[in-house]
Amino acid sequence: MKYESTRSFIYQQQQPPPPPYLLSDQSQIKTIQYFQHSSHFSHSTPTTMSAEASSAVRVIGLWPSPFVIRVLIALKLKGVEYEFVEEQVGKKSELLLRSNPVHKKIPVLLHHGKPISESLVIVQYVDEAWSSSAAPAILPADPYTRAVHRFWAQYIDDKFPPAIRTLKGSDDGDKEQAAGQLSAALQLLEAAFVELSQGKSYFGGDGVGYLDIALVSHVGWVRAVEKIAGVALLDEAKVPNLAAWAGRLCAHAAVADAIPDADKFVEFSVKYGSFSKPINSGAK
Ligand SMILES: N[C@@H](CCC(=O)N[C@@H](CS)C(=O)NCC(=O)O)C(=O)O
Repeated sequence: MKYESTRSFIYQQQQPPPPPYLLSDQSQIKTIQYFQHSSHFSHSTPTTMSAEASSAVRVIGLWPSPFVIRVLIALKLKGVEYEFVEEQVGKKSELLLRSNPVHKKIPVLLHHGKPISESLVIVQYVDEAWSSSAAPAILPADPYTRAVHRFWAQYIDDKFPPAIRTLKGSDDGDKEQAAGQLSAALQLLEAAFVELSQGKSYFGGDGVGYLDIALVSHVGWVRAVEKIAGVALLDEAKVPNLAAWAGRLCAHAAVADAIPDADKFVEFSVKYGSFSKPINSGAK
């Protein structure tokens, strides 16, 4: 296909490919191959692969998108190799428009060329499509618990993105109010964590589950807007269990590569024009 032949580039050097967030926007490298059973920081990265393997699973995305981050975590948890097809900021590719003609948004997962959109749908799809993988299920087995996890994931997507957009200045809106809404949501999630984790490490218990993925995907931006807007949100004093959970999960092997430091998100925000003054600065 013309698009793939001109824009795809399979990383075949001895050096491990960088994580997606280290790619420069001007980079000629538009797609990166990730490998099963090897971290992309690992030097065990194979240097050859079949053409079939190179196109079986592709993710269209951009590293700072929390919705994209979810998909990368789910694939990593399942040990699925994939190709990252990097979109350009502010310019939607023909592949994206063709693959998600309804919403025209990232992420899109292409599985043997068939597109799946909406991050939470994709995470569920990955869980089902690779259910025979040695990795544990992402969604809880019990239908009631599964419904509860889906409820909170929906809640997170209703509350977090609009408040984060306001706090980083990409949307107009009252920053104090947005910080208050995000704090209130985090308080509710703190209580939900205590109930659902039952003293274990994650919402999913001993292993990283659906709700863990849904929430941790926003942590990079939450930490970034804490810096940008000068507010404390994921704060040990306010939400001790969630703060500890976030630290634990961001260090997890399936998550660490997908979520860079808050400063990277701040840099992205500055570069693409949504940087705003701290809400306490007194400036308008
Ligand atoms: N509900 C969608 C949200 C996806 C979304 O908002 N993606 C953003 C990037 S973070 C996007 O593609 N925005 C482009 C646009 O709105 O046109 C999901 O969960 O996948």
